[in-house]
Amino acid sequence: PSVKRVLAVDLGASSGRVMLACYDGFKLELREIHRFDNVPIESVGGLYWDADGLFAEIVAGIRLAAAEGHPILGIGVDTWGVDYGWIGPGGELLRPPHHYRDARMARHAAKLVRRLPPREQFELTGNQPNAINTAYQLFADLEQEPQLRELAAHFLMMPDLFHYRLSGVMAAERSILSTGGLLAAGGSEPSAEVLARLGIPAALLAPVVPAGTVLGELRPDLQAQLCCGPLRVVAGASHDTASAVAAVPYGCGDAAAGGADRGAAGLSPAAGMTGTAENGAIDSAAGLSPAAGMAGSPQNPAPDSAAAQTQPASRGAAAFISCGTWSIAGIETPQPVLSDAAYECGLTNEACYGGGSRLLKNITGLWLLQECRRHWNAGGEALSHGDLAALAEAAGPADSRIDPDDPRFAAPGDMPERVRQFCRDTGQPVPGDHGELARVVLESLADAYGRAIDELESISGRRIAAVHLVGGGSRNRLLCRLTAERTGREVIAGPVEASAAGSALIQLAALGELDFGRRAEILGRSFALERYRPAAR
Ligand code: ADP
Ligand code: LRH
Repeated sequence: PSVKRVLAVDLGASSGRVMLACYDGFKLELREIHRFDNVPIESVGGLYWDADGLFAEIVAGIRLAAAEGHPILGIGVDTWGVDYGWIGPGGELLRPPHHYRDARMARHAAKLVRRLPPREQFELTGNQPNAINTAYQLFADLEQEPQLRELAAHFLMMPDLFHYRLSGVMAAERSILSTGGLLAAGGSEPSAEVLARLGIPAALLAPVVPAGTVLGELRPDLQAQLCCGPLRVVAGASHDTASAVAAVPYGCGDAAAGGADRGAAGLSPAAGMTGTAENGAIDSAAGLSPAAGMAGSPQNPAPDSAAAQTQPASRGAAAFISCGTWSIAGIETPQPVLSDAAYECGLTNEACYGGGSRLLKNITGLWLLQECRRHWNAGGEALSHGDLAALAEAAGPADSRIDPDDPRFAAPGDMPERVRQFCRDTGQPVPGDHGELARVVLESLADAYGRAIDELESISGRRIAAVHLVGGGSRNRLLCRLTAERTGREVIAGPVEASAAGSALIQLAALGELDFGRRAEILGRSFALERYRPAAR
């Protein structure tokens, strides 16, 4: 069968990549064509994203892929949530987009809360009130730069901005719009009430389109410049988390298609995970077992005991943790959950590909280690992510814990000292070397995942038997192991490049080349997943 190729551009807050996805009708192969750091711009005016630089990297990736000489059918971009660029009447970006860690929100918080009390914000949109929300950032921008009301024709969420630059078509893709407190809960249109209360003109929004919309062809000038043919620009689930969840074998589509609880029938992680897992490197002595999960796979016959241990998973739902700069722990639900308990636990609701909703908690994630690494490397070291994980492993269990979501950790800065100060302030032993410090962070994250999964279970009323941990953090085996331990659930780790995989599946489906309903079997054949079991409880 002929191979269909699409480009999945995944821009995380820490790095971006252009992945070439090849689908032969049986399995999906992802190959990294181009990877680059996503380095924010710090200036007197605040913290910004280098949107032009990122676009240049996307273009460089298309050029490299096109140079391989095979036809490419489509391209789609997904990015981190909540941020956007202001667009002038001629389609130009008026200034670099603000970074959600920019400090300006504090200046506007009091007025904002008067206009739109947090509980109402949650009821109207399903989104947890959070300073980084798009709605709040727009409010702050319009307060401090009132000239934007005259100068700006639109604002475009980050992936919409890149899709516009690629295709010339302006649209507001629903999944990315649903992350920032603008979209009516569970709906497809902005909440008129939120816009009115915050004084955001509705005309600033581009038309909303569902995830999986073919926007058009790559602009002719780019086609000519890159010699790449008329590939189509597809707005997939352009929020990276939505895209990642589309690559969880039993993700949103199931909830959307099915009703309240497909857990018993459809969300068993054990089924469908047949196939290609290569788990030779897994150390079973360390608590891991070779993807037994893959129980039933002819290549991976699971021992009876392992098969027995997977039984509980088949009687419960699977949650996900999308683990990168942020750790997003969640579960699919057919509709947004707007209960008091959900609000009080800090849960939020976001839109999935194909309908349905994700009930989730945004936990400060590997950002903490990224900033430690940045600080240490600025001091002359050359630590990789893998080095840090190995040091944390060697350090052994930590006695101290931090609260990853403490506001002191939100802004860029000297993270190692902030972690130590937290321990001093709370009367705990202060970690010494890099390994001890990284271990405190990882154990604290795993504790936070444990709390979040318990909350999701009690609030959704669905027993969570297993956790799919996807994204770059799934490469950290210590974190996966600790997560299995602290959640008390089986952890199925991977795909690492879940957002790109989800983007590729959705693009191929939108282009009529793949049946999304078959994604579980396609994913099972395509990615090696690792299974971590908690010690018996
Ligand atoms: P984002 O999309 O938010 O930029 P990613 O999903 O790319 O984040 O994940 C990046 C994180 O993955 C890094 O901060 C690091 O903690 C972790 N990571 C990446 N590679 C490794 C590795 N080899 N070992 C351990 N952790 C890793
Ligand atoms: C993760 C993410 C997450 C949050 C954050 C701002 O990359 O998309 O879902 O919204 O970025």
